Amino acid sequence: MLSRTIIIIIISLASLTACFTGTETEEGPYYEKSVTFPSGISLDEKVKMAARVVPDSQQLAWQKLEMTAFVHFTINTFTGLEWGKGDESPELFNPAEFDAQQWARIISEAGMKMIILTCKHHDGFCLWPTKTTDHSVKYSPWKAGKGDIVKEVKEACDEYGLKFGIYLSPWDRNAESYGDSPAYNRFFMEQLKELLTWYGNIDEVWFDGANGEGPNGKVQVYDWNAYYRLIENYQPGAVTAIMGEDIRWVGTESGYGRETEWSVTAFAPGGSDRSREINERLGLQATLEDLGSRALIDKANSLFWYPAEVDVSIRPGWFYHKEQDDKVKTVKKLVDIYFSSVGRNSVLLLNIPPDTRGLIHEIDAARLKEFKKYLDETFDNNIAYRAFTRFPGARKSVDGKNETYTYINEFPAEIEYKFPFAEDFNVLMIKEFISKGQRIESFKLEAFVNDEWLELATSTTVGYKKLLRFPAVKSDRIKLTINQSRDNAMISEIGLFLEPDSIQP
Ligand code: FUL
Repeated sequence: MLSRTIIIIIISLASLTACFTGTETEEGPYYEKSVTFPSGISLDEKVKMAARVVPDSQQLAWQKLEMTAFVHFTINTFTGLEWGKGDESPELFNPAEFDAQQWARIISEAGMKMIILTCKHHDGFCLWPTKTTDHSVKYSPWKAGKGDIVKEVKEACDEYGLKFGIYLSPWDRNAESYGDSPAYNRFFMEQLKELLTWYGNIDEVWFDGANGEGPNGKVQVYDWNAYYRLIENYQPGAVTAIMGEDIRWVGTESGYGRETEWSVTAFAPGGSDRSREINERLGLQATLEDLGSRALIDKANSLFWYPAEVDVSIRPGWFYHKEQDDKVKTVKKLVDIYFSSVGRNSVLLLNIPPDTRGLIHEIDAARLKEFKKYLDETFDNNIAYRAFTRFPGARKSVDGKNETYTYINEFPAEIEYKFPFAEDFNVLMIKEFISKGQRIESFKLEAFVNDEWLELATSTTVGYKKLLRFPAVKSDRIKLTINQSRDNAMISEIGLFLEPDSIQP
């Protein structure tokens, strides 16, 4: 009798592990940052390779920041313009109450992990006492020309445990050499070198692709590869963004990323000739809806780990304008943006522009505080952590540890979780273990309500984090179905939360 029971246990365990082999890990190879396909392989083989393109360590660390802050501050803050013309007098720059500590405190208390500062915007005015031009803080009345905004912001970031990034606009409307390509490239690289070597660790370098010269304007050919080499040389730990090689512009400034967001794209990163050729051949640009589908993989020769960053301003403008004080985004809007950026496999880069005093305005500060309160109230209580599940390995997706994962090697796969008692929830979080790639192509969530399975949410990609909202239900049983995946799937965490009604869309 005993041996019969043991056999039954063994058989039933074997049938369960066929689907949920939670302790399994897989054999490589993995392709860090990019892969080029050998010729003549099938689409299925390409898709399997796509599943194994992985981030490098800097990209992975960057993804985990989730929320970062942009700070647009320069002479435009004093002229009211969004794009300065480049002929503004440095005399205009005088933020009498400038307080980098106030910025860093408000930003870190809001849960953001980095500040990216506009060290030089399109008007060419430099927030640090550069040796390359007189168009800088050194020739302003602020601190009698002895101040350095970059230094103070970097020091405040260090004090508050924030990472620090630099925005340096390649397009420069003040530099005389702009348009004389070799001369301007030397000038730009000198500026970049100062920023990379004067202030300690730099975590992100943001190269804006904007250029308003128009058809009859100056033509400048940027030496992107030389810029990247300089960064690699002086700040090997930094990621480069937008016209950079590590982080992709999501393609809009609205705050809303794609529902289907692949970090593995056919869209080639950066401004190198090779990337330009690839993107021209495939007709790709950052704004397109599809950068990583199977159809695109079919046409591509190479793929890249090139994850999305969602940049958006808390106000209508990127710079502070007094007349926009009543247009600071509401908490409801900020939350919606959070779901559509962090919750769509992207990093949020939220711009908070200081005012003419050199302070984050009280309205913006209060809004950020409320936003953080919402995030804490909603996401501090993960109902899924109370779940128990019969499937080996499935417990690893509700253990609060991102480094452990539920391994799934047959699709569709249905994972059921039960709770000690029925609970109310209206938000699903699901995360993939992206150290081994992004794979899930479609999934759905159901809850057992009134004796039947009720579909709550369905979506496509997951990636680092996917958040979905649905009308609240009360249930003690859910079922997550992974319908399709490019290779074995690894779910590092799932979460169920209840967000307040008042904030629901
Ligand atoms: C754009 C710029 O033209 C805007 O002024 C702003 O800096 C935004 C983040 O990027 O390309």
